[in-house]
Amino acid sequence: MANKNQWPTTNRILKNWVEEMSALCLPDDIVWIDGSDEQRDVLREEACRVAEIIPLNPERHPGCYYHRTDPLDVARTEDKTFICCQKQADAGATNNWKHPEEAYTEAAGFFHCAMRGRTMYVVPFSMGPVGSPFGKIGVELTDSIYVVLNMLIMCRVGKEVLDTLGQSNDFTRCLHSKGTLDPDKRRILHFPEDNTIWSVNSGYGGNVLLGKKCLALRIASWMGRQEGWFAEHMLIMGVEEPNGHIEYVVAAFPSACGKTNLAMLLPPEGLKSKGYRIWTVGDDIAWIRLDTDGRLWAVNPEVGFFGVAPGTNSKTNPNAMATVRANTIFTNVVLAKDGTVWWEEGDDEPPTGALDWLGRLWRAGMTDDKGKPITGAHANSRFTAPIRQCPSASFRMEHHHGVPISAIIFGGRRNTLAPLVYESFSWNHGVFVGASMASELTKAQYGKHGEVRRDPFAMLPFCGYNMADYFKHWINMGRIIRRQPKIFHVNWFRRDKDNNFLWPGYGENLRVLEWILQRSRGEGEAVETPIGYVPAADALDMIGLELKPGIMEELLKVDLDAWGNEADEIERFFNTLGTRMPWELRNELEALRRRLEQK
Ligand code: OXD
Ligand code: MN
Repeated sequence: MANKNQWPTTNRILKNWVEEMSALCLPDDIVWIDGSDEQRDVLREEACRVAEIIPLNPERHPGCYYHRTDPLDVARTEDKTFICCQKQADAGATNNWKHPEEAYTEAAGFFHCAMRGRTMYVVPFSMGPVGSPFGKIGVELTDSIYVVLNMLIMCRVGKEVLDTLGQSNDFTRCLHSKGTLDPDKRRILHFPEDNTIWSVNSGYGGNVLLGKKCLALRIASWMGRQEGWFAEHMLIMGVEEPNGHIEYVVAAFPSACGKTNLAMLLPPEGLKSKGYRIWTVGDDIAWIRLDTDGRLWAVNPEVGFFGVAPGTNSKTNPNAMATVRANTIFTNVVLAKDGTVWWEEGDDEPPTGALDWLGRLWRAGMTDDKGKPITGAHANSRFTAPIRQCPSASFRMEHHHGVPISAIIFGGRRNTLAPLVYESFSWNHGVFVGASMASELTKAQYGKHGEVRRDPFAMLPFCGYNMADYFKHWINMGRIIRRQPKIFHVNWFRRDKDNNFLWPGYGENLRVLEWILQRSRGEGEAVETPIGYVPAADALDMIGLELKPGIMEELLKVDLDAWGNEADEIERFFNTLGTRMPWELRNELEALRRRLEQK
């Protein structure tokens, strides 16, 4: 084990914690990650040597590697994810809870000797620009080189972070071990009162890249409530207008609603000629603070994308395809004989003689013994790629103050009901819109067609404390934000009677963003409805896009009966969230009902 005196920090608190955790996990060696290219290259070589990763075709995919997870370790395990605080009520109705003592004791049993024969890597990382007032420092101890290589893409890592930390105690203690990968003994534990995360018996990104969902959302949302800011499951994008001015928006959508695609959208032909351009700041997480100018400002705490591969192609997301060309780690996709990768609904024809995500010989069209198609890539297969490689990457990524926010957008996948876009009447009404967000599940994706799942602020799996308190935090913040951004709701997924999508989506969504920004400036024509303001006829710029007559009316329709039922559903959902539900949201629900009755 490396001599403690040679460790690259004099921070006694950090050193003692690393010692303590190594005494628990008993690694053969401890390696500190310095963030240098030289060390990364050595780690890559080592990971290739032990077959943790496979190098890809250097001409087609320079600097890219392939990785397979364990077949039973392919997604976040929400049922094994816990908020461990003293009082169960502080975790609330939507989180699994364990008492910290019980959680530590059980997990210590799993960590005990778990790193014997392995190396413990010490990964100092910063979420947010290093040294920024938005930034938070974490240190992840892990026995997985795959985790280290992913962390080097996803966050700012290394010496600079340790220097910024200095002698401070203010860092999130993140402990991870692959352990045995036993799913029954898998635990993703958050101790917000101790600023600590323990993750054991998993190697899947969402469970083990502890800076991401665990720190930047669950722990950070808890911190945000205490410190007066927001940690949100939101993309951040800039819309450069024809006059060269850039306005920034944040947007929250449940998974599988195209957040990554929207964040790096390419303007459609008609609008491109007007001079629009999109700048991507982030595709998954936004940390939002109130500044002295009375506005909300946002940073993306990450510097990488951990995106879903299937469905990503040059039509749905050309910028993502350009981003993953080099220096990317692909996980659980198809590996072709020539060292290239492939996934369903990607760009090219399926390869022959390829290996699927399980490492079996695979060809397109194979079916299982029940006649079900066998996909080559896992549905949740991923790419990990640096944001700076994205052609639309914002030049303000490293700005310590982030970007000022002009609008907040919520969205869901609703076959009917929600119009293409509507604007809330006020901050509290906007919070109500976020709190009642929902997505209809399509048969192909999740099971029961038409079933609606509530996912408030797209934070259901990520809010690190009581959801009712989270709503109250949003309401309380509204009182002190002098220049509140307007709050909108969009639905790209409305369908006609024959189940066809009414709106083409993708780049065309910029037409909706244009209206949103106009409204945020106090411009743009709108019609008042009981649920909010919708665009007036002809308010959206449709240059270069022909919709059949009547489609726009259908897209913007507000069906009063259906919204009456929706109000009942929302009430039922609110009732599940316990006694701390803010009265302000109950009032908003009643106000919605009154407006519906008056029509
Ligand atoms: C993600 C998710 O991986 O939201 O970003 O699950
Ligand atoms: Mn996400």
